[in-house]
Order: sequence, then structure tokens, then C-alpha cells
Amino acid sequence: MRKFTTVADIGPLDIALAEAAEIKKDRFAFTELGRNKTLLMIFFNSSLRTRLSTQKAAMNLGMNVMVLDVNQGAWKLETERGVVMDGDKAEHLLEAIPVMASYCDIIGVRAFAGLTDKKEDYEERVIEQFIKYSGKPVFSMEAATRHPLQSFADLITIEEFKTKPRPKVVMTWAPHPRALPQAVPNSFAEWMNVTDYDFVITHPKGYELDPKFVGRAVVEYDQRRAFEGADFIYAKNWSAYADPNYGKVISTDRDWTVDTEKMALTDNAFFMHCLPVRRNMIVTDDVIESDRSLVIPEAANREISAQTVIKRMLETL
Ligand code: AN0
Ligand code: CP
Repeated sequence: MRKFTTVADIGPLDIALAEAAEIKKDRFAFTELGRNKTLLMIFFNSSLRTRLSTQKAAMNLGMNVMVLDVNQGAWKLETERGVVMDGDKAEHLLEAIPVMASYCDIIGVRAFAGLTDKKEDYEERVIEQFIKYSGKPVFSMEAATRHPLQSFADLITIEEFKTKPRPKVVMTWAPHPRALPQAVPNSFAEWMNVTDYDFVITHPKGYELDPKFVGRAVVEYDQRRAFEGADFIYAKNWSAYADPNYGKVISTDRDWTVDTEKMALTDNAFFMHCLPVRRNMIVTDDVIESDRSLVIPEAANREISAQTVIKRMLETL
């Protein structure tokens, strides 16, 4: 695998899931594969899980790991070609990418959407430049429109906990005080649409996602109706996608917070969230602390999804 930014890059999900399960059984079975190979992780945005789980995954494979926080200690990077660089950005991505690539074998990139220019975000300008100019395998650690390592970990988690062959999975919007990207919900929908699960998306009017990601999902504007009979509740906030509100918070209605009363409408559903989560905005303390909450095993599976992807990249070097 030379790039990992979308569900299509992973190929058939049953094969990927089997490979992930094999890794989970013995995560140190492939420590020779990464010997003398270097992973460079580049962060344009903050991270707890992605940073630690991806580094751990690479170490499990015997790799050396370097981490660069672009906004802390590196030169600020210009990402657009043609700009007269008379502002605060001292270096251009077009030099920085080949330089960084010369020190490593595989590159992971986190670069969130700016949420001001929809076209720029949805063209994935930053990660696409890494793919084009680095000459190295590149994987997304959350780019502007997708977070595939998260979605892969979410899928692994659902497969581990489901008790029906075709569970009902409900992705629900929930309130948050600040504008967040659509990457996590887009990506989760993209992955769920490749499964044969019953997949429902619920959100207030105005929070419609790009139809390309919604795909075959049923969109239900009544959150309580959406929750009926659900096996998995996947909560996430996102900012508006539709114009003219692209990237804006248009509601913080706490009637959408996931609470015990709403969970009671489900078929004893598991609760999922990618984290970080704001308690009592997205989900109440009671629900996230309940024995149906999967947030910790879900986060733990980030090590497994990352290791599966990095292993495949090492195999093509
Ligand atoms: C980010 C987001 O919503 O995309 C990262 C989630 C994994 N969340 C925040 O910025 C709070
Ligand atoms: N879920 C996730 O990607 O978390 P971080 O932003 O902490 O990496």
C-alpha cells in the first residue's frame, strides 16, 4: 500500500479485518519488518491518541519513529504555491516535503480542514502535496475530509462487539461549543457504507454532510426515532457543510446530547465516540461511564488499525 487516505485504499474489508485480528493476537510477530526503517509523523494539529497509538504501532513493527509538530518549534509552513511569502511563514511545503522525505521511509500526516474555504478543504491540498512530492508511502492521521485510521479502528471495534450479523449503527450529531471538521463523520460514513450494516445518520437540519459520504445511509432528522432499536450509537459533533454556513456552528442545542433516556430507546446499544469528547455536551457522564460505553476499547484499537496500515506499507518498500 502506497497511500492510505480513504476506505478504498485498504481494499476488501474482510481481508483487512482478518489481518488486524492477526496483529491483535500477537502484535510483536512482525518486529523484523520495520528494522532500520523510519516513520515520520507530521502534525499540523494537536493529538493524543493518534500520536501515541501510531508511534506504538510503528515500534511494534520494529521501526524508528520521528515526530514533528509543525507549529511547535519548526518553521511555519506555507502550503499554497504562488504566494509572496512576506508574512509569518518562513518555509514552503514544496521544499519541506522532499527534505522531510529524505530522512524517512513512511510518512503520516495530520492536517485538519481550515473550515473557511470548502473547495480548498475538500481538495485535500495538504496531504495530496505530501503524496505527490514526497515519493514515500503516505497515510492520513486525519486530513481535511477523512480520518481513516479512526474509522478502521471503529470498524474493528464494532466487529468485536456486535451480536447480530447486521447491526443497526446510528451516527448522531451532538452539540459542541467550537467548530469541528466533518472528517470523522465523513470517514465513518464512508467505511460504514462499505459494510452491510443497517446504517442511519441523524442530525439537526442544516448539518447535512456531503452526499458523497452519506451514500446509502438513511438520514433521520428525529434523533429519538433514529435511536429506536439501535445496536451502536456513534456520537460526533461536526460543523455545517452546506453553504452558506460551511465550517460554522449553527446549533449547540443540548437536546441532542446523548443521555440515558435516549439510550433507553435503543436495543441496549453500545456507545461509541472517537475522543476527545466534551462530557455533558456530546454525552452525559452516566452514558460514557456505563458498561455499554466502548470509548476505551475503541481508542485501544487505534494501535491495531495503525499497525495494519503501516505493516502493509512496509511490505511494499
Ligand atoms: C477533532 C475533530 O473533530 O476532527 C479530532 C477528533 C479525532 N476534534 C477536536 O478538534 C476536538
Ligand atoms: N481520535 C483521535 O484521533 O484522537 P486524537 O485527536 O487525540 O489523536
